[in-house]
Amino acid sequence: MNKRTFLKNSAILGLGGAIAGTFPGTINAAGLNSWSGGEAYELPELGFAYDALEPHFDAMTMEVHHTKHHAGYTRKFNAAVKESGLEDVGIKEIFKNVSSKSTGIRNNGGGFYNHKIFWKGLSPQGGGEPAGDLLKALEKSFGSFEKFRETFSKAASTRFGSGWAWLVNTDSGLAVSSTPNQDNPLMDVSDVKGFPLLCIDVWEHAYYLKYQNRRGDYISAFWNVVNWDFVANQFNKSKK
Ligand code: MN3
Repeated sequence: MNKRTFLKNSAILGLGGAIAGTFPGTINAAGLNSWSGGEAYELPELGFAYDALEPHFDAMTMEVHHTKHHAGYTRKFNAAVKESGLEDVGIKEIFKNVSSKSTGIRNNGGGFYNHKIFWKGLSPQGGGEPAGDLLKALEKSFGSFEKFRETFSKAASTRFGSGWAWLVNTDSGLAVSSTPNQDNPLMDVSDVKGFPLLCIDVWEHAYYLKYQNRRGDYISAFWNVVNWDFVANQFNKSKK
């Protein structure tokens, strides 16, 4: 995606939001910002070009990951939602009872949602360290930011097979966890339940083109592109 296409898409997204905001109740045909039931789930824009995270995340991986993997989960989730008659149930409500839903709902719903959080947690201007309340909360739960980073990296590197590592706000403070496949902390099947603040995809499709079997190098690179502004926003949302 070149810069012009990105700007054009951004303008369209902005307009869609404005229209939806001006006429509440109007069905948003594009399914933008559709988190409640009744509307199609839409593949979100990344918000930056595929090559914007170079050299940490390569353009080819980003493009395939977004346009093939995430698009596939999104398409299949929409189909599964229709098949299960869950059009009027919000995604978080679906996750809360996912153990009673089909495998298609669990895997593709997780795939749709997890990648959405993953992309938002990345930024070409990312990296560095968090500040303010988020930093204080990390220090309270892990001792220090450095200790948190170690804990999160370890959860990501030791997840056997495909899955995710998470920073989660739980009833007892911030915690790090990992989930297999496309499970996430909003699901009733998750060992650690809570509000997801940050995640890393450790499926091989997320890193194999550039890093091959070196998952640890991919995890190290991840810290250079973490969007701490997004994580701080998620933290604020989780407290409401
Ligand atoms: Mn993935």
